[in-house]
Amino acid sequence: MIPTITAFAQSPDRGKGQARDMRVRWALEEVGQAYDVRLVSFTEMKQAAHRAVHPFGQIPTYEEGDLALFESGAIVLHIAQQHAGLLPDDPNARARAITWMFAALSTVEPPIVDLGVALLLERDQPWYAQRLPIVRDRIRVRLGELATRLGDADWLDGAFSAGDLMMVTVLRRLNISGLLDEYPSLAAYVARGEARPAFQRAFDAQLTVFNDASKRG
Ligand SMILES: N[C@@H](CCC(=O)N[C@@H](CS)C(=O)NCC(=O)O)C(=O)O
Repeated sequence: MIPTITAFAQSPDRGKGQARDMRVRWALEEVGQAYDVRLVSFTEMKQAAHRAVHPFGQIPTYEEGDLALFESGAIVLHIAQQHAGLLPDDPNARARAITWMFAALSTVEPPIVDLGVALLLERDQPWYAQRLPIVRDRIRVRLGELATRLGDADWLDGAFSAGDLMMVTVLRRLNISGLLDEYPSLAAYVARGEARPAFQRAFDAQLTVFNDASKRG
């Protein structure tokens, strides 16, 4: 059965592949699973039909037969558990790869989301100028720690895994901030992820959605 995921009908990132459907698309491409996409507008996302699948009225979702999932981490983990290729067979290595998925989502992504919120929604606040460097420094702490752990390895724990997929998509959200350039080994790590053919296919698919929507106006 071909799963159906949801994505923005008109992504605010203008086709840069930073919305969270990108992680799901990439995971599906890595394991060679075909998928359908249902595009939703901001209005549709908040309506009852979509909220029945996603209680918080967001994307991405994942539907496959009787199963309906939300949360990009849970979706990617489900895909990785159903198919070979994104998690090692060895139980300990598998647990470590899943740990990196959680680290990406619950330790590295939060300060990156804070920066996005500050840039997008807090510019008019009187405390914006004081807050911005604090948020950027919090990200630097995490990037420094991550760079130390990565060292000169290609991936976080042996072969490429769902942990790397998640971490790369989280770090990509920093693209416009310039912060990644301060950590060349992490910039190279992201570039290695982006060079994977499965990433490219996923990126092209979401870009096509954006370009088509732009043509329609
Ligand atoms: N923790 C959720 C976050 C989902 C999320 O923030 N989705 C964004 C797009 S990347 C969204 O739907 N934003 C529109 C909104 O919240 O109204 C996940 O990882 O799936």
